[in-house]
Amino acid sequence: MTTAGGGAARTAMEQAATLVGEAGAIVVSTGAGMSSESGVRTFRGRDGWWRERRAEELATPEALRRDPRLVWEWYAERLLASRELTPHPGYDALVRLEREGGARTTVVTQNVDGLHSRAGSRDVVELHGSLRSASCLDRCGEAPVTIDGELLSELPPRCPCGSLLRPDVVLFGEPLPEDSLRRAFRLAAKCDVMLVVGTSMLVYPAAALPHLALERSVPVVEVNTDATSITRHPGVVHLLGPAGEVLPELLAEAGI
Ligand code: BJW
Ligand code: ZN
Repeated sequence: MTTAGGGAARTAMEQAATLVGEAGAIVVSTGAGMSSESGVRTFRGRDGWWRERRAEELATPEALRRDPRLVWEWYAERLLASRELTPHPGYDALVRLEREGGARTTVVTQNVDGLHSRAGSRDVVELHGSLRSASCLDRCGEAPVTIDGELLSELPPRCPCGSLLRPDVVLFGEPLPEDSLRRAFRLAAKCDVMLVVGTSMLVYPAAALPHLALERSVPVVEVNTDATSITRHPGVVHLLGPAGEVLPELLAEAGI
């Protein structure tokens, strides 16, 4: 993004802080990188899951039917690890933004770990579902069940009807929850700043959200330890660095 006004060039942090401080409606779109400093592994990063596994072996409905034990072992490992996790200061900064900033703020996350809500964010849209519950793979009509230690004691867990249970997350090729997706697109079409944190911008339809903003000339502030396909877009202010450090700094710079 080009620097406006006279005088010394403003840093990306200063530009981003002005945008966040003056916004009326902010969408914060987060991905796995948001959670990495809390100890959650990303998918595509250096230590990401897809370095040792192929996505099709784990994150597809076909994989779940072919090898339910393998897929459930993966989710059980992630769920048990995530119970011990605590949200890092970047989460607290987003809670502060929602509560004390001047803008209506909604977090739209691809993450299934529930950390935004655990940190205290109230308006959270979970685009890829959540690891909290599981449902019948054959949709027999039984209510979703909580995923807890007891459910995970024998893998793969089964529905009372005898079919397999599946975690209530969105696997590749599956539609996203309709209400969440509609709300996310509506918010993206109305916000006046979008913060994009810790996503590789590779998985759709979530990756379309920043483009919706940019097409309307709405500025996007990207927080990422790496570059993505949008980093060099003229409407993007890129803050290079870990979310747990950059977000608190951004809020402090914006005086929130
Ligand atoms: C930091 C950091 C730090 C690290 N601080 N940053 C071509 C075009 C358009 C779409 C498609 C297409 N071909 C196929 C599709 C569809 C497909 C798709 O997008 N595929 C692409 C891979 C090409 N999408 C789907 O299938 C979706 N469904 C769909 O489209 O349905 C259509 C439909 C309609 C009607 C009927 C039927 C179907 C569903 C997508 C589901 C994704 N599921 C997963 C797993 C399930 C949830 C789970 O187990 O957790 O979701 S895959 C995985 O990727 C997970 C994530 O939510 C998702 C996104 O990953 P994310 O969050 O971006 O993480 P990473 O690891 O990729 O990136 C981390 C980033 O953080 C990096 O940039 C780092 O640099 C950075 N970082 N540390 C800041 N500390
Ligand atoms: Zn069932």
